[in-house]
Amino acid sequence: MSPLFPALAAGSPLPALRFGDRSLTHAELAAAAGASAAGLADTRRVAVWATPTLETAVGVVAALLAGVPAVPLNPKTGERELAHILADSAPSLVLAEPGAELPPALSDLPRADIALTGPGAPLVPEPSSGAPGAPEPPPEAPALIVYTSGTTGPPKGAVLPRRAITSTLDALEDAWQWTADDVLVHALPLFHVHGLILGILGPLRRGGEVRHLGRFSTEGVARELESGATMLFGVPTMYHRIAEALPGDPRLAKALAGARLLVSGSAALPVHDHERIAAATGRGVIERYGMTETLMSTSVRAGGEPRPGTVGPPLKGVELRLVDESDGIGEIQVRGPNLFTEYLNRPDATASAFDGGWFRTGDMASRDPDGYVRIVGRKATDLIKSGGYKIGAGEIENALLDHPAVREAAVTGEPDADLGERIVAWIVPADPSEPPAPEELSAHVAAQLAPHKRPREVRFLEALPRNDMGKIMKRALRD
Ligand code: MCA
Ligand code: AMP
Repeated sequence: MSPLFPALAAGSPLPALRFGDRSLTHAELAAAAGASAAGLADTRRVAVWATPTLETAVGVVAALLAGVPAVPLNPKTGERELAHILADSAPSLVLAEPGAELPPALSDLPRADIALTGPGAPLVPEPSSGAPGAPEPPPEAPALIVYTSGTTGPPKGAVLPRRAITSTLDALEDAWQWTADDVLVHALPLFHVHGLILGILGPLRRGGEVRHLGRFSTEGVARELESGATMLFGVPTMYHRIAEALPGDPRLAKALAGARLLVSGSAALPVHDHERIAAATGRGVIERYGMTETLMSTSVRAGGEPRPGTVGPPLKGVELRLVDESDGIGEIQVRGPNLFTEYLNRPDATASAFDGGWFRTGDMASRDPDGYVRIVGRKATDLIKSGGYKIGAGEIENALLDHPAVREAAVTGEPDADLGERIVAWIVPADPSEPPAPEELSAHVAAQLAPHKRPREVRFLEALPRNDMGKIMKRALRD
């Protein structure tokens, strides 16, 4: 197989990564990641403490060079979820930036600091396997294990082989005319597909540059786009915040107008935000559609028509069909080299995710006459997309039920202009005369699962509406 990162092997002196005022060229990245990779020899699986830093990018590249499957961890993951991910993925080592304080759940694991320089780094380099130029692992070798929420139960680890990563990034090269001259700016988290695979590995595979903002701000976006960045990746919440800022920020409008490509994904970008951005900048935002298990499936092409409400045609090499169509709407099923291999330790879940060789996405869509896919909803109402994060109602309900002041709990998503959907918790308190404070329940979920899974609103009830079978009727709650 050809190398995942040709520019690293070539030792290019051009910029590769920039986080704030710290940066590495492709050659420097090759040296740093090569040194760390050498220290990973004989490691079965490695966890990466995925802070939004240069070290995380180096650590993930090191694991990929060494052929060691990496599990990126959200550094804000709470106790319950972290314990699950560690027990399930059983890493033998955790890579972290020097000085990062790790939670007690990780204290039993050996830790290796990710060093930005080669020799002398804490991971003692040996000029052996793992350095650029070492044999490339086979295409089916697992590269990353990314945890993703389902409707019930804890998150599942999607095993992503190397060929899924190379094929999706090369399909995007084709669709977006993505080259080594592109400079990407983004502020996405580095423990999901969007920020890590598209946002970091994408530019590295093209031999181009990525500038990460650390945290999202419209000011940071404007600054980078007016100083050489050509592409912006973001979730709809970020584009919504851009749309809100544009009327009072001519500098931002000018910077966006000068970009080569503005790309949104992870959730639907509302037509109103598309329109406001187009009106203020003269530029359309293009949408692409993907999923942790499928990586990218469709995209509007560079130079194609950015039609609000659509996510473009299938990418090169990806087959897409709509199943059980009625009135032109069916479930999206996908087949191709972009697919994951399996859910780790979950043969049952893996088997039921496929229909023959086709992956059932659970997304409902129609197709425009020219093949553009139009996503209209989801099969499962118990999956919530908030800020571009996928969150299962069931995992939050289980965490809430663990709280002593909660007798019954149900979780729903409600439309939210900023987040797309906001998490609402419906609670029957253990003691109706003394219900817990809403902030306490939110903080409990943030501490057990992750802050982005916390309810933004808590509503108290005397009883949950149930049908004859005892099942909670969420529709009645929402209505
Ligand atoms: C708030 N915080 C708390 C609590 N409340 N911490 C502990 N306990 C609490 N009770 C902290 C948060 O951790 C955070 O910390 C800060 O307060 C603000 O949190 P929050 O309000 O949740 O942030 P936000 O402003 O709502 O974030 C919006 C966002 C974010 C930046 C757009 O939602 C985001 O990054 N979304 C990206 C999701 C994504 O990448 N999805 C890709 C998966 P601090 O201040 O330190 O930050 S989908 C995918 O990969 C597929 C393949 C695809 O198609 O792309
Ligand atoms: P995740 O499993 O977190 O990777 O999220 C994948 C899901 O995000 C998909 O199944 C879709 O529901 C949603 N999604 C991703 N991109 C888009 C998009 N451009 N428009 C609408 N939904 C999207």
